[in-house]
Amino acid sequence: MEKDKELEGLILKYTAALKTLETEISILLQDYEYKNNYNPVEHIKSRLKSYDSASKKLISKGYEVNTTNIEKHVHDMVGLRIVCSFLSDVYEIVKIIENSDQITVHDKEDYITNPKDTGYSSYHLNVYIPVYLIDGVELVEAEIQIRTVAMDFWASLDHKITYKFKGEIPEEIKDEMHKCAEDIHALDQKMLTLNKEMQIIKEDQEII
Ligand code: 0O2
Repeated sequence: MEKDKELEGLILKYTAALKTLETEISILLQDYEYKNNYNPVEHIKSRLKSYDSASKKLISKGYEVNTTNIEKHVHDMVGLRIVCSFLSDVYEIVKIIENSDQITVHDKEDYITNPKDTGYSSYHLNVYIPVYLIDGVELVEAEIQIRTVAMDFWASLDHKITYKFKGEIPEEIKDEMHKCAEDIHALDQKMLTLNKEMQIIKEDQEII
């Protein structure tokens, strides 16, 4: 019974943190669009990790399943993914979040410059979000993943093809998935270059 109450309290905090994070990110991005006349975002997705999924993560890391360990060792109970258009947008969005007064970045992983062995590519920010409760403010951890649509395509399909697979994945399939990730990266670079070239053409047209 006491355990259920603890879990309920934890879920309440995570739900509040997710709402705060969604609101803050939305305000920052709207402000960015207003000031730059440009919207770098294709779409945003957010979720609370399920208790089952958190338990699996704890077990895989060798921890006992309880609320204390969820808070301590599962860093992505609150998760938000920003999917943007171009590679350069990823780094622009990272800057916007780092400059926010409400979101505190405490860790970051650039899996774009240093992709994971699988080929997974994305920029991860581990952040703290203030949640104002009756007894005061609590800082709740959240993970923000920032990636291009192309990276999102690869990651979403990889999630289905290999990521959650329990057994040993054949080397040929790992290699092929890795090659697909490299192709995706090359496409991202190409789209970025094409966009830059078109920007110059558009600016020249405006001058004339
Ligand atoms: P799900 O179902 O997407 O939530 P940590 O989360 O920090 O305790 P870790 O593994 O060090 O543990 O964190 P990492 O690697 O920085 O980020 C983990 C998340 O990144 C995963 O969450 C996935 O969302 C994503 N990810 C990492 N590697 C891969 C990959 O090879 N393929 C795909 N498709 N996604 C990946 P979860 O909780 O593992 O899964």
